[in-house]
Amino acid sequence: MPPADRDAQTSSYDGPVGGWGSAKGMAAIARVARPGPGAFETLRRQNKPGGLMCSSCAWAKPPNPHVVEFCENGAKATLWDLTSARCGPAFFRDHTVTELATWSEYDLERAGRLTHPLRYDAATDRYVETTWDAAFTQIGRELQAADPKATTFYASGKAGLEASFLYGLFARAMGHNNLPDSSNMCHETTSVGLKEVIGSPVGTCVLEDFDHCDMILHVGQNPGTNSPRMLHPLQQAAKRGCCIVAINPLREKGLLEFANPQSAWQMTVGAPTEIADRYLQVRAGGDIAALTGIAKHVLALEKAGGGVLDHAFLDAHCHGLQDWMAWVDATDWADLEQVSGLTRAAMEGIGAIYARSKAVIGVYGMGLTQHVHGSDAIAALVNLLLLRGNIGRKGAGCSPVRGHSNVQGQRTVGITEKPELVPNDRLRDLFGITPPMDEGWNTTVFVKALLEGRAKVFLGLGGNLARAVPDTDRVAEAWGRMDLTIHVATRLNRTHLMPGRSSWLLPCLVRAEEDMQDGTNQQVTIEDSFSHIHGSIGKRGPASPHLLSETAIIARLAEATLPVNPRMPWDHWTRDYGRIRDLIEAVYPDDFRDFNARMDQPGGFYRGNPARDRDWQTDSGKAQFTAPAALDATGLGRDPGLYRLITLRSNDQFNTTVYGMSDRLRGIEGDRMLVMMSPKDMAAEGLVAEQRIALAGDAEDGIARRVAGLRIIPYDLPRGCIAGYFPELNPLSPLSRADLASDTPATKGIPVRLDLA
Ligand SMILES: Nc1nc2c(c(=O)[nH]1)N[C@H]1C(S)=C(S)[C@@H](COP(=O)(O)OP(=O)(O)OC[C@H]3O[C@@H](n4cnc5c(=O)[nH]c(N)nc54)[C@H](O)[C@@H]3O)O[C@H]1N2
Ligand SMILES: Nc1nc2c(c(=O)[nH]1)N[C@H]1C(S)=C(S)[C@@H](COP(=O)(O)OP(=O)(O)OC[C@H]3O[C@@H](n4cnc5c(=O)[nH]c(N)nc54)[C@H](O)[C@@H]3O)O[C@H]1N2
Ligand SMILES: [Mo]
Repeated sequence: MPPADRDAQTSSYDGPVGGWGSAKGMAAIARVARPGPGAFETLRRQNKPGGLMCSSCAWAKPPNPHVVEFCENGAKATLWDLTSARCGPAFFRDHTVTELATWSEYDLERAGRLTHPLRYDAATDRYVETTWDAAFTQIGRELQAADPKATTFYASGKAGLEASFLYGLFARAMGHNNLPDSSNMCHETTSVGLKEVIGSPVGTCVLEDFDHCDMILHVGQNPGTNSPRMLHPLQQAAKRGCCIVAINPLREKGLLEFANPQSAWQMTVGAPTEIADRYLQVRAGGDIAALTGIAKHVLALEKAGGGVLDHAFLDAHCHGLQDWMAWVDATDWADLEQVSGLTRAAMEGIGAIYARSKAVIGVYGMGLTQHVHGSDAIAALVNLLLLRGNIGRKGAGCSPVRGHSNVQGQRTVGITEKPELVPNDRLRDLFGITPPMDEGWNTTVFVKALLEGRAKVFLGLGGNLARAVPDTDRVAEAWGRMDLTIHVATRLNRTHLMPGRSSWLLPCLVRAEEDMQDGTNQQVTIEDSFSHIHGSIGKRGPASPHLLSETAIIARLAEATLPVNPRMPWDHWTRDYGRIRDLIEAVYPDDFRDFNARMDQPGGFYRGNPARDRDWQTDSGKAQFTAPAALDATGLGRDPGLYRLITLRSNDQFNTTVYGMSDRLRGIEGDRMLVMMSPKDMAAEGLVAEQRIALAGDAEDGIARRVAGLRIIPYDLPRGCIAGYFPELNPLSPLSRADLASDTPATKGIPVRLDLA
């Protein structure tokens, strides 16, 4: 049995984000994480030039950092990594895999850092200690015998550019492009959808733009929890008089008000800064309609008086304006109101502000990307920005907030299933390999292959994929049927407890730890949401003498698997990561010029973005106006009894890593098996607070899906929309529902019914 330590309660939170609450939240985590000596010293260096780049979110690391440039949740991530708890061979002697599989994510991770390489022993149903040499030799043999096309190399978005580059190279040298990434469940909609309309797969803003905008449209993203350091620029912008408009079904605390923990005045006597001037509580999936309504009013203002649209920009830079305007004209206000759940007056109000704003930034997150028509939702935001030339100039642009700390960078250095995104000629010339030119598996395609028994080998560079994907119940049944599963990991999670026929756990260093190679502590590099590259160095002693770095593990796996090739000296590369950065520069010379020399530049070095310079790398060579395939991003109709389930993160988790049971900013405490629901819907259904109910899936594929034991929490939500936590509710999310352009699972707006039986 896992050790118990928590008490359940529900309360409401009246304080602002940040402030004393965040200091207390951090202290609570420190109690559970039990960080080792020196952890607090590490926090002081966090996100500062020459220091440690936070392994939590991908928000910018500014050139002139605050004295304390970390947030509550970044501190939690670091303290969690630097825990003094250890999950070693003795732990695995005490617990079988079958027993551990019944533990929660929270309990598993609390067992602490993995300390030894481990092999699954089916006879005793236990993970047992092995040596690195034995592990690499045996895994190498099995990978040699494996069918590359049935082999998957997953990356979760944390590993640095060096390990990530080697990982992609290893896959291609082995003969496959099956390189799914957490991005496939996240901002793949951006990589595909934003690229389609402006020719850039990443945001066009840099941090400085937030000092120059006079309006921010903040759509479907929760900064208070998921990118708390963003609250500083939002607060500064609000103080300057910049108008911040939040579009979100939930009234998220971080968007409402913020007390700066760095400001002694605000922490003691001052009032918190109010962030959002306008808050549009859109229905889940209502953003295409909401953004179109705003744009419709902008067009009406232009018709009425002129001077609103940036005609010079539209003429020189845009394509498809007339067709799109005709579609907007033909779209009724009644439909826009019904789908968005907003009044015409509310949308017109924002349109009027937009029409007089000089520089507008569109910020967005999972509320836009995780829908069946997510790419159309991004296009709807871009349509609006283009009307007044709000892309490619100071203080304006499109700013997707990325997830994992290096998820954007992993894509930049070749972790992709799409061969057309890889400079394969250079790989051929430099390494003498024959990279495969067929499209590989993204996450959704991999899971389909898994369920059909076609996926045989899985290597995970971090992550907890069997829990992060949709349809987790079906996935759990299929996972262990694979021939070979290997996880490079820091802590134990549920995916590790679904061993394949041959199964291995390879424990690695965390970013905060020293990475000694040939007597020198190695730096790694990461890319933030603003396409800035930063060096990061760890200084803590490793959690165990048996740990290897991610870079070394990938290199040794590759060496053990691939035929000897003098042009791929894996061991030589590993001894000095500067050599790997030279390779990255040789393969991607435009992005990584003078890589080693520039990586310590304060604020990171910018790898540039053509759309920011109004160079549109789209099919038409221009920025593209797009009429969507559907007005409702969920693709769902209005069926009585059908609810749209939003799955999201609490303030006490990093994806599947659950730090605790407190969703402080939403005033929710206790267990995580819950569903938030509007009091009006509760009354209509005859439900009361704290009652436990089940939810049943209602997808067109006809597969039965159910999660029971969910506590009802009355919450301010639009009618027909309910919310709860990822990953607990993932069994309800159908694999068959994903963004049509990018395959990103539609984990917002999941169709469900209440099951009161
Ligand atoms: N502390 C912490 N930080 C994190 C993470 C974490 O788990 N914990 N995860 C990291 C990762 S990988 C990612 S991708 C990011 C995720 O960061 P976010 O993009 O903020 O992701 P979510 O928590 O899923 O919340 C999305 C927001 O969208 C809103 N929303 C839901 N449906 C809709 C809709 O249809 N329309 C609109 N307009 N809004 C909607 C929700 O109410 C919520 O506020 O955060 C990263 N940072
Ligand atoms: N329903 C629903 N599902 C979702 C989402 C949602 O909003 N709703 N969000 C999706 C999104 S945006 C994402 S990004 C995915 C996340 O999916 P993943 O990236 O696969 O999941 P994580 O929970 O981030 O992975 C945590 C595990 O990574 C390992 N780990 C932690 N740190 C390190 C490290 O430094 N190195 C290595 N090698 N391993 C490490 C630990 O073993 C830990 O248990 O989930 C997606 N799934
Ligand atoms: Mo993500």
